[in-house]
Amino acid sequence: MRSRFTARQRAVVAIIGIIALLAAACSSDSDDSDSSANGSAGSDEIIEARGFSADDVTAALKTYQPSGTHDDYMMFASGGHGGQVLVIGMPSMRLLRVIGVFTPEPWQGWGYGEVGQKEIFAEGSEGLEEELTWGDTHHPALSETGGDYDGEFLFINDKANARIATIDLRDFETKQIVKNPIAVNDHGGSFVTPDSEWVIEGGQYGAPLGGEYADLDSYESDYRGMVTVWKFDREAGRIDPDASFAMELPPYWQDLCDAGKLVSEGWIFCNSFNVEMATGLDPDDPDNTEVFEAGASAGENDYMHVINLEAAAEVAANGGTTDINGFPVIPLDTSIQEELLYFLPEPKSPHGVDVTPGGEYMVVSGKLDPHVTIYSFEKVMAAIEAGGFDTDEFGVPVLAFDDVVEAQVEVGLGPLHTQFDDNGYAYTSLFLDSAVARWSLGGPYRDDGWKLEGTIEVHYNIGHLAAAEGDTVSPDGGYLVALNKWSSERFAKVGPLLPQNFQLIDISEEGPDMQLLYDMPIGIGEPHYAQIIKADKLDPWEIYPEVGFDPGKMEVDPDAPKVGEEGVTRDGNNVTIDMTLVRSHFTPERVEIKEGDHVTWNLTNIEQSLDATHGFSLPGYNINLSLEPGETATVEFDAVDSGVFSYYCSEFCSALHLEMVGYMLVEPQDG
Ligand code: K7E
Ligand code: CUA
Repeated sequence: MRSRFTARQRAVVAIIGIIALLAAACSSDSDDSDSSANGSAGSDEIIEARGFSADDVTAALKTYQPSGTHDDYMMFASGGHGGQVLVIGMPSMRLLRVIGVFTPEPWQGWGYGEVGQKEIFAEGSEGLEEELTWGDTHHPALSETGGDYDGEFLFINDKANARIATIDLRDFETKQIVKNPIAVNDHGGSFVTPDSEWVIEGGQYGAPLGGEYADLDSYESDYRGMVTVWKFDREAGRIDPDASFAMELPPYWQDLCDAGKLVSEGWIFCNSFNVEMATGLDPDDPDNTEVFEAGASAGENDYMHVINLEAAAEVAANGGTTDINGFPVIPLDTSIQEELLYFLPEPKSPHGVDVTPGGEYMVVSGKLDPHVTIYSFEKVMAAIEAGGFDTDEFGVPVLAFDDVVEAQVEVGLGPLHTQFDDNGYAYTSLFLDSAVARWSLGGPYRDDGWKLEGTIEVHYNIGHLAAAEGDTVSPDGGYLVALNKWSSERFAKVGPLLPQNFQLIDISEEGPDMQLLYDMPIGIGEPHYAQIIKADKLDPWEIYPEVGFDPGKMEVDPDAPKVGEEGVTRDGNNVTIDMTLVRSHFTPERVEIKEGDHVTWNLTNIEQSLDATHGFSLPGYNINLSLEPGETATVEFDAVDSGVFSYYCSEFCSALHLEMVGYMLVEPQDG
């Protein structure tokens, strides 16, 4: 119900009324006003004319970002199977950037011919016959220092193809895509350890490791799960695959992971489902009548994987691995012997696992259980110390639920993911209820802990949620975003494929109440997780630091074309073009080559002015670049088609932008 005004809302409306009166008084010497349409004088008329409630007015005041001012927060949201990352200012919820990652993106010239980018896409398809040109991004992870976002890098996984991308936040561009050499797909990535030493990539659907064939009848013996920990080299700004390793796990479907922090630093936690090891409906077997959705949730429990990462890294460094597809993997037996892996029973079909800001607790939600279950890291350590465990059928120790559980809180139907604020509250998304539950943490967080505080409806079918710095060691509170899968009737009709819906929620007040502030439709993918960083932690470049800068190498390319050295040179049928770009011309403007030539085309945007980007669009050859101020790039192609090709600048850069054009003449071989 939106009609009940709180005291605070009444105050806000009163203040607006006073402002309106003052404004009207100040402008009273001007002629009679049309101010309801365009002046501040008529705010109360606007409120009335547009039928706003008091909640609408406070929501508008809390989210409006005056023209030319900047948002306090930046949200990095996965673009789902759009394969990209969305960058959104908060609280205005303005979309600021779509970062091309796994999917080519022409506006950024991402993946349309640039040689360095081709190498990134090729590395991301290593070992595959077909080059991948999309991904299913799920979990972005901002790099951390001491458990806090440091604003330097962003990682994101591709669930579909088991890949991790590294994005450098100096220029918001993708620098690397690593393909997991042992897994088909993933899900528990990307999650970073508190100093971003490791980037975690947990598996999803079990399969023979390394891409071998095995019949589903031999699921238990030949199929396996995995977690891969990628070593991040911050100096190089890249994941170092040679210093990375994986762990073989039972063929349960590992799901979300999270890294321990503070008291639990050095450990990682991954939940799982399908401990039943269901293999799907078998049309040839009349006894097997279970579809996955029944078979994978038949049992009462699944297992959270508790992994001693520090010890595992030592085992890997000391050669305790086998080689699968050239990648070091700690065998399951080794993990058991070396005491690297333990299981905790989880309520059936869990989804999220989230570690509290201080690292004391791991929060798990069971999709089919109305509770969140909170495990105590201290109790887990004590239980491990005490020993005497049961094991699962693969020999992995299973700790007793009662020994490790701290609390269970009934929050509602379909709980999935949990985030934290600065008031000692946790927030859990409720998929089936289409709501967010706020509940209080106990232990060191709140005296009134482990109880439900309140819920707020969201629209609809919420998956993840993200709070401001909500998975760091020091959450900010204030804002929460619900990432809803369905928008149903909330927006104007756009055909049967509807946008998803991000909803901004004010969580600044303690107690049961939260306020819905803003709906942001997302029409370019199915986003999953997001992270929200204080905007002043980001310090991206405004232009590339020097003319001739290669974003692929993140340094100046000494061979980048320079003013006065432009031209077309030929060596046999190899043609090299050195070109500079500046408002509003290409140098050279004529490129005359022959059919069959191999062309290497180097380009430098010599601009050093903010926003002076030029495009380079070459028709017929599927080449399209965006060259930001100072940037250099190279494209290579064979001139297989003869004819006349007018290359032009695709960014409207100046009054004479249309004149920023040149001709590539490709003379026919026997012409
Ligand atoms: Cu719940 Cu991939 Cu994190 Cu989607 S996952 S919602
Ligand atoms: Cu350069 Cu348009």
